[in-house]
Amino acid sequence: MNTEIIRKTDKEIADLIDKELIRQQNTIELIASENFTSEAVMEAAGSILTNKYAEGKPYKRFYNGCENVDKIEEIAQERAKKLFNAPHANVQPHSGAQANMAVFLYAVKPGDTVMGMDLSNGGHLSHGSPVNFSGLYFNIVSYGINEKGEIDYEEVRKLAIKHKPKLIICGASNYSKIIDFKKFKDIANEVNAYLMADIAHIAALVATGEHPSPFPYADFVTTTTHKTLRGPRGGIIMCKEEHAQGIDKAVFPGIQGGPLEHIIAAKAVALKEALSDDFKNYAKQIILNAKKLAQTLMEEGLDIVGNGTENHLMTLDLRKLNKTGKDIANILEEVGITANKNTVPNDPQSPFITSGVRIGVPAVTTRGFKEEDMIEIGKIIAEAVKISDSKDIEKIKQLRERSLILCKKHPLYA
Ligand code: DSN
Repeated sequence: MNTEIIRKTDKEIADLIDKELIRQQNTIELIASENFTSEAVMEAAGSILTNKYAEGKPYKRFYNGCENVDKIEEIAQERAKKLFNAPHANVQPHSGAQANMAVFLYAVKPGDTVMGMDLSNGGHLSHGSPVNFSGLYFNIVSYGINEKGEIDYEEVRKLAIKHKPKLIICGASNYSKIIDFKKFKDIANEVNAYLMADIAHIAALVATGEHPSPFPYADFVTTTTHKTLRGPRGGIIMCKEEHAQGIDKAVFPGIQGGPLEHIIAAKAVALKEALSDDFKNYAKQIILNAKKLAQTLMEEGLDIVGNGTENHLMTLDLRKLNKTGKDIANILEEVGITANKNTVPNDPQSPFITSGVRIGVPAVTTRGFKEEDMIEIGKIIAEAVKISDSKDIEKIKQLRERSLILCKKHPLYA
């Protein structure tokens, strides 16, 4: 949190970091993919390990002087394997998208057919969006969610039988139901496809048993480390032993050069935290908070896609109110809440406008928010939606005050 040393040489950046700290402290963070990492994780991420080049794998490097980073990376791998009960873990991917890219490089060839969830239905860019490498170089067949906000597994099966993909991707950036990994595996088996599960959003829930695990069903499991898992920004790939060598090669030299050993150390620190009983309680509280928030929003008369949530997030469906996700995300920012606009199933609006707002509770749960705070957040959101057209300055001020009271009740990095 300290910017004293930066300040001596770069006041401009030090000022902006300080301002960002105040913004984070005084805002209710409901962006479903964000979280607040521990100071221990940040210390590792900001450590002298950033100075070291270590291409290759632990104990098989292309550079000398790796005796310390070898041990750090090995510890990170072992902790990831233990946490997720995974046969093999590669902790080098710089991000979730790069973890996914490495799986593509290993499992499919350009032009091959790949199935993934459509971005506007809750999938991820790297699951086959036309503007991403995955959509540009592969023949993508997308599945979506139905009006109930659920994956229609029979529809996925029919698509798979018709298009015979080599790789099926499950996992999402905006899906509030439990993912049935076994059903996906049965479909993959039927068409002889690999199965990849991207658990970036639900990683903490999977690690603690709050969501079923993709193991032993998935061939490859990718995740980010900075969402529910609460580590540094980065990715991990886990896989069956038979794919271990190929996946490692796909990461390096396939798509990356030198691993970020300072970030790998921070991943190791976060993974140790995630193996603790405190973290199990954290994951349980995420579910309790999300359910309470969804219930409050619905009691306040707002629609939620799928009428609730089974994980850490939900999507406000604004179609009935003729309001847009863009406007509501903006008014929420004015009252001290950050969330992002998001499409809803069969959204009449473009992805730049949308009819939904995605709301997640991992970050506020880290701050110590409990169910009673969720009720207050739900009421603030409902009020903000009501005044979004009039933009009543006095009411905005009052709501901003109520958000600040919650932030002060649960101080961050204090
Ligand atoms: N951008 C992330 C999210 O918000 O879900 C996905 O990588």
